[in-house]
Amino acid sequence: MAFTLRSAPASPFARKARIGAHVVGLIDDIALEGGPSGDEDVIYQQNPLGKIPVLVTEDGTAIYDSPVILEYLDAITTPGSLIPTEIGARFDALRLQSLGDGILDAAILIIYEGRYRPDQDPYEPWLDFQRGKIERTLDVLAAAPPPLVPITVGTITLACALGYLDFRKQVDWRARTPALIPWLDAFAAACPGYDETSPDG
Ligand SMILES: N[C@@H](CCC(=O)N[C@@H](CS)C(=O)NCC(=O)O)C(=O)O
Repeated sequence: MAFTLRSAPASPFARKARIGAHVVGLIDDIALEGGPSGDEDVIYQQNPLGKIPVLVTEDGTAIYDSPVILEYLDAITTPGSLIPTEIGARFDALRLQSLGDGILDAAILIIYEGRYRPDQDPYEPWLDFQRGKIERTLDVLAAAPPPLVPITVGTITLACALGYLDFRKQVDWRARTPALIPWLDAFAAACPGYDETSPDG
């Protein structure tokens, strides 16, 4: 295998990288390995943040985080296959990726509030603050769902964000923004690797 991807089935950021690899045709060159297991895990040398995903190349170079991995996959295959080269389309895709990543950052913080303070009641104002970011962003995207073609870092990230909300249920996006349901269905049907990388297995 040319690459190793440190990842986990439930990680939406790792899912972005796995879908990107499907889209550019490199998925069969990537061995999947799990996330950190203990303080001595080599991942802390690969990425001092200790976060997944990390893509490790054959010569040991570590590529992170998920936007950088997608940019790398685009650069080493056919540039433009994940990040359009035309300036307007490029920054539409990158901005959409930022919104999707922002939904994911907020969604993960909601989960970590319970996971890393298990002995305390969840602090509701903090959860509301994070849910507000997700809801405002979804409202904006539902008002004008992004183009489905071409598949880009932006649409991959939005689809992973919606899939993660389905999985962990931080916000009921299907009830709040039903305009995004046919968008996700069409994306899932068109995008190589979306269904195969579902966190539900
Ligand atoms: N900005 C990073 C976020 C990665 C991230 O937060 N990954 C989570 C798993 S989904 C993680 O590794 N969390 C463990 C930690 O925060 O230490 C990316 O886009 O890759």
